[in-house]
This record gives sequence, C-alpha cells and structure tokens, in this order.
Amino acid sequence: MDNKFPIEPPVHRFSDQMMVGCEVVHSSRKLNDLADIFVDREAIGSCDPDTPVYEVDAYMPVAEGVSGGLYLGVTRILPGKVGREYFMTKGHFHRLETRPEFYWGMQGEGVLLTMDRNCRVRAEAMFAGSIHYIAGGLAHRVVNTGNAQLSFGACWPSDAGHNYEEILHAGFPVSVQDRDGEPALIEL
Ligand code: M6P
Ligand code: ZN
Repeated sequence: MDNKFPIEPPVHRFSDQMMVGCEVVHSSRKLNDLADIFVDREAIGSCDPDTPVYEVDAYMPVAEGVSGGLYLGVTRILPGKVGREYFMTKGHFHRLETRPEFYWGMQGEGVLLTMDRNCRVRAEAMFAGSIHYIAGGLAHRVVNTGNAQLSFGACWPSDAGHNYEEILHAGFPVSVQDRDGEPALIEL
C-alpha cells in the first residue's frame, strides 16, 4: 500500500558538533580577525595570525533583517590562549536592542559573559547541557576555559543583527584568564 504521508528525514541535524543540512552557512575566525579583543598586546604579537580560533555553522532560513524568523547556529571554539587569556568569541550587542538569544552548551567547558549598557557584567558557567537566556540589550561573548573544544548552540531572531563596533570601542571590563590552571575573572 502506498504511504501518502511518508515520514521524511529532518532537513537539518547536529552531527559531531556540526550542523548538517542544506543551506548551512559556515564561517570561521582566526587570531588575525580577533587581534583587538585580547588584552596582552605583546602575546598577540608573538602568535601566528593564521591560528584558527572558532567556527560557526548557521542555518538562516529567511533573509537577514526580516522580522519574524529565527536562526540556528553552532559555534566551536578551539582550546587555546593568548598569553593567559583564553580563546573567545568576538562578542556583540544586537543591532535591535530588544532582541534576545538563547545559547546552550553542547561540549566542553567555558564561560558566557554578558554585559549591560552600564557595563555590568555577569559570568555564567557553560557545559554540555547548560542553557542561557540572553536578554535583549546585553552584549554576549563565550570563552573556552577548557583543554578541549567548546561547542555551543545559539538561536536568535533574524532581525537581531550584530553590533561589534561598541565591543571594540568600549569592550568588556573583564577578561577570563588562566591563574594557576584555573579560570579567573580579571577586572580590566
Ligand atoms: C553564535 C551566535 C551568532 C554569532 C556566533 C559567534 O553562534 O550568537 O550570531 O555570530 O555565536 O559570535 P560572534 O559573532 O560574537 O563572533
Ligand atoms: Zn547574538
């Protein structure tokens, strides 16, 4: 008998911390793209600028800027440090201040830093299974404090946009650094 309503395979899936499926957009950042965010200027100068730091896979089913859609991403941050500061994402505010985002830990260990407009910072532990709601108006950055890859999922509105400029000009007032083998929040 013909099955009129066959069960289709999903269009997308996670496999080995990657997103697999049609129209997945891949991007990556190397130290060269992130040089300004690390505090130790001497250490960054002695690092190979081609060193990979993190990769992002994203499924963006509607055009950027369109209201009402959702994007899904997975970010993989390699283990590593610049001086004593751990590898991390560039970090951003959303262009539309009211737009929130979910992050969730998938693998590895790290810290989610958020910062409000008054530079008040909050740090949350990230691990496989951790869930993080990032309210609109908060800048967000993820730091890999472990010895292995940290991967995390993200879901954000298609009209949120990325505002990197403010992070570059008035960055996070804290840095997550290795102190005797343990991650510590250092005030800048
Ligand atoms: C998550 C999402 C993306 C973001 C990526 C890397 O997957 O928040 O929107 O681009 O992390 O973070 P950033 O853009 O700060 O480098
Ligand atoms: Zn975001």
